[in-house]
Amino acid sequence: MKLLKLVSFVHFVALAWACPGDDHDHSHSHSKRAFPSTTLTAPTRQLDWGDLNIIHTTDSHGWLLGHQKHSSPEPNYSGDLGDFASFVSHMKEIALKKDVDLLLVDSGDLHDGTGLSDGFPPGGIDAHDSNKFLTQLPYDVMAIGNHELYIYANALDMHQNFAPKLKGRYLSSNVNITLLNEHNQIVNVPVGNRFAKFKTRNVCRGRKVTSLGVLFDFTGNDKNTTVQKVADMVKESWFHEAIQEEPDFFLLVGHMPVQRDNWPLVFNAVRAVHPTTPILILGGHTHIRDCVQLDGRSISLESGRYMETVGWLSAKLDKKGSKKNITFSRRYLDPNRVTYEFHTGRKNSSFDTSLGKSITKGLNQLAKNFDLDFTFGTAPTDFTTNRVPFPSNNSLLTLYGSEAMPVALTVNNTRASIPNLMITNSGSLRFDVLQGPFTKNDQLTASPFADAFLFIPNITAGVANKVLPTLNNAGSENRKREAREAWERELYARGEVEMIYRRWLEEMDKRNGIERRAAGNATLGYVTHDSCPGVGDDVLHAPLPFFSVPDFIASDPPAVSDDTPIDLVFVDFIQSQLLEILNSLQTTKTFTAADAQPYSDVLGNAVLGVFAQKAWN
Ligand SMILES: *[C@@H]1O[C@H](CO)[C@@H](O)[C@H](O)[C@H]1NC(C)=O
Ligand SMILES: *[C@@H]1O[C@H](CO)[C@@H](O)[C@H](O)[C@H]1NC(C)=O
Ligand SMILES: *[C@@H]1O[C@H](CO)[C@@H](O)[C@H](O)[C@H]1NC(C)=O
Ligand SMILES: *[C@@H]1O[C@H](CO)[C@@H](O)[C@H](O)[C@H]1NC(C)=O
Ligand SMILES: *[C@@H]1O[C@H](CO)[C@@H](O)[C@H](O)[C@H]1NC(C)=O
Ligand SMILES: *[C@@H]1O[C@H](CO)[C@@H](O)[C@H](O)[C@H]1NC(C)=O
Ligand SMILES: *[C@@H]1O[C@H](CO)[C@@H](O)[C@H](O)[C@H]1NC(C)=O
Ligand SMILES: *[C@@H]1O[C@H](CO)[C@@H](O)[C@H](O)[C@H]1NC(C)=O
Ligand SMILES: CC(=O)N[C@H]1CO[C@H](CO)[C@@H](O)[C@@H]1O
Ligand SMILES: [Zn+2]
Ligand SMILES: [Zn+2]
Repeated sequence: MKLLKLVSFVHFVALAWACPGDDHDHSHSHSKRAFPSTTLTAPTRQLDWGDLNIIHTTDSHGWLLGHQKHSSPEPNYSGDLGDFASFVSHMKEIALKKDVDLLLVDSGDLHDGTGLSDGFPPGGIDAHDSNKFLTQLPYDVMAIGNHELYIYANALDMHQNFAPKLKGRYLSSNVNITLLNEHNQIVNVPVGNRFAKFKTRNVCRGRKVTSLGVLFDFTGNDKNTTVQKVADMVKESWFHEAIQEEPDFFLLVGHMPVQRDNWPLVFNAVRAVHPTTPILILGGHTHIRDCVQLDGRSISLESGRYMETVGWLSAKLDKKGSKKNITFSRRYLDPNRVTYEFHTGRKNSSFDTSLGKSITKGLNQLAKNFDLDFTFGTAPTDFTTNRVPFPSNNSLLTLYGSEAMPVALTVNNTRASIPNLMITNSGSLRFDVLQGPFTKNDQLTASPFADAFLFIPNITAGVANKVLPTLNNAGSENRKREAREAWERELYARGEVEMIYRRWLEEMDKRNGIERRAAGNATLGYVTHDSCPGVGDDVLHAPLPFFSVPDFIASDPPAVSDDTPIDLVFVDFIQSQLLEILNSLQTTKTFTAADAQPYSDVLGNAVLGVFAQKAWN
């Protein structure tokens, strides 16, 4: 057993620590589309290196080809996974030269987000193909996210195909899966491993690490997967055994935000046994850049989303048993080749490694296999959810409500001639639609939810027109706030984080957005104010403008008199709220789910494509 462990460990190290120069590729005949489309400004400050350094990714959600649109600030995030792999190789070389440790860590949510993960043909499994590229990087530890658990087949794929590639370092401390074993018995086992103990660098003179992979108290998981509450996990005997021995540092990885969640439960449990051992926490899930120190010998970092951020963490470790504060640093990098080249001291021509190039090539081939470049039409301009007021001509919600739904849902529809009002939730739009080709990939990123549209006929226009404002404005201000908080807690437990991400954007705009944009000396991007000392963002930006949007949106009211009967059309996701409101607005009839009939074969995730085909060609 011991020997086996050692063998696989050595194999892992060999992968992770390629010799300087080994992986460098000198050929210049490559065609990739990941080169920045705009001239990007380089960072100006070198990274602070410590004895222990960590490169952190989280919530990549399939964005492995980077952000390829030309609209600002997308080019800042244009680095693809191949570029990132080259970056990591060069950083590992630098670490070797400096004789310091450098770990690569991911905090989960590899599924759901782009065509590379979600654009698979019928019968496929989400992210099965795109995840193969992630396992080609020398990740030291990866943790499971909630998006690995919405669909049983995805969790099973992670257990059977993904976790083995990580050789004991795919961690799911509080997440199990139930399956039939080789003897046809039902077993309930961790999806990956509960914890890992390993040494950095090499067997003889590395630092000892104890690592966990913790998921927040998620309740939206599929049947036959189990998420144990964090509060219960820290009471388990395996947990106490795992943390008993003192390592050189604890590496607590997990899909849980670094503030306002349960990291303190895990932290306190470790601190109770080891009052001074360094604890590094690498969190995720709420898609923001964030950092906090739970005490002077610990730091917690969260590194954004969608490969828009690569996190950097370093620690100048001191002697065992020291009680002094540790000097930490953290940095949020904009993932693009210019950033990567700056921090590795490489030029464009000497940057790509053969591994990096083969990953980029493989991802482009996958995009081709999935036909992700299939173009529905060309978006004439940017349509964004929160950067412009609602309603307005550049609002994606205005486009969706006033134009896309009315066009897409009435194609081939025998009820097209009957006046209607169409209502959906604004959360059905997940990402902006940006100027340029609107492809299958863009459709999957902008509006991925396969919700059906239903209708109730013969609602008078006067009643129908009151439904939207009532949905958006239910109850008194106080009741509204309470109801909203309860609703948000429920959504949060089920994995919804958009409200937290958007609040973060709103805060950075409110702080001094107008002034910073007017100064004209910074490009648009994230402006982070976290709780750790010093400036976190690698490149200083001005924040994007932020405008809040209603929870529900609709098509324009039909130009008919109030007593005209019309079709009230709505997305099935909001049916229960809509029926409740409808029944509060009239007394003619108590409507139930039985009154709602299918309206169109076009699902929510196809609306923009059908519209683009008609309007943007
Ligand atoms: C869970 O998995 C077991 C073993 O495959 C199966 O027998 C059982 O029906 C599954 N349970 C549910 C609720 O699907
Ligand atoms: C997870 O699986 C382990 C190993 O089979 C088992 O001991 C443990 O009780 C399971 N935990 C949960 C919460 O299901
Ligand atoms: C040590 O760090 C803690 C937590 O960040 C801080 O509250 C405290 O003031 C620091 N102490 C010193 C001496 O810097
Ligand atoms: C980097 O090199 C590639 C390939 O040689 C080239 O296509 C690209 O234009 C170069 N980019 C810059 C910014 O020089
Ligand atoms: C918005 O679009 C409408 C219709 O295309 C146009 O008439 C109007 O001028 C636009 N408004 C602005 C502010 O651009
Ligand atoms: C509408 O019908 C035409 C002709 O049958 C068909 O080609 C097209 O795909 C249909 N469009 C939609 C959105 O269903
Ligand atoms: C439509 O609703 C009105 C009441 O609002 C009712 O009198 C009428 O019978 C309904 N018509 C149909 C076809 O259901
Ligand atoms: C832009 O200029 C202002 C005023 O001189 C300065 O405070 C700010 O730091 C500058 N921002 C950047 C990103 O250089
Ligand atoms: C810091 C940085 O790279 N900024 C770039 C972000 O992207 C815009 C274009 O959208 C460039 O102009 C900036 O230089
Ligand atoms: Zn996520
Ligand atoms: Zn998540």
